[in-house]
Amino acid sequence: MTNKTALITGATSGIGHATAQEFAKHGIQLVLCGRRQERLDTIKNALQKQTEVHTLNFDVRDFDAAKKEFETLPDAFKNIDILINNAGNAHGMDTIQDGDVDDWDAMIDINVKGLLYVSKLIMPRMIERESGHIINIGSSAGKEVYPKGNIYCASKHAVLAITEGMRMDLNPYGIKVSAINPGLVETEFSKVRFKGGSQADSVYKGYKALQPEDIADIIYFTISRPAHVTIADLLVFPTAQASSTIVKKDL
Ligand code: NDP
Ligand code: 8X3
Repeated sequence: MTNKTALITGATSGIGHATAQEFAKHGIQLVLCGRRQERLDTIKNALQKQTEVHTLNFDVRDFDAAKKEFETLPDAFKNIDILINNAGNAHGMDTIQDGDVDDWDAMIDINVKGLLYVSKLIMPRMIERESGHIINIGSSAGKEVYPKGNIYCASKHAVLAITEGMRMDLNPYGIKVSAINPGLVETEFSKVRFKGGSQADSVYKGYKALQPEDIADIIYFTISRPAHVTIADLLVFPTAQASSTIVKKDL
């Protein structure tokens, strides 16, 4: 793994940050992406003791901005072996009839179109080199819909469909494509979903939620399988969770 380069979107927080830390431990060279430059700088400073790190600041919704940022990549970072399409969030949790159009736009533009835009920029070199691994971070919400989850669930169902399409279309080039689908992970996810509101505090109370490091560990396992092995689609829950709506809480 020491001569591999990974690009991680959403590396400033939660699952993306933990994955950057895990990859750095294994000497994987990193391209870390996000919008919060201060966090990118802090994370780069911490991880460059273990590996080479380059940061890119762009909003995944903006294809032209992403393209321009990619053009600035130094030669040593241009060949991405591993793409972790992780940037994303839920925005709001409302019935479909009460949903906010801006929230819908955010979820579809970031979780679906953003993943496509970044992939579009990375795939050509993977195809040229006939090698690479794309990991899309889906969700248990991509496997089942829950009340008031409507558009977030739709966006993650789309991630799963895109993952399957990618695996088929990239198959001739030997490129691995995986979906990792977590249940409840304790990150800034709920703060973003509930826009900093107090509802976020209760989401991870009364049980042990998955931690971002648990997902990072699974992502590293996924990328470190032998060349002939692809983890196609993995669903992981905290033990207290049986489905999107069944969580055993001791409150
Ligand atoms: P966090 O809120 O902790 O992290 C989200 C990351 O996405 C941040 O680094 C953020 O960076 C980045 N991001 C958000 N919007 C944009 C944007 N428009 N452009 C670029 N980057 C963006 O949440 P998680 O770590 O939990 O979420 C990571 C992924 O995991 C998401 O796809 C989420 O849907 C998925 N997931 C999360 C679960 C959970 O329970 N937490 C469960 C299942 C899946 P910045 O703000 O700096 O741009
Ligand atoms: C995040 C998990 O249950 O909030 O994808 O949708 S959930």
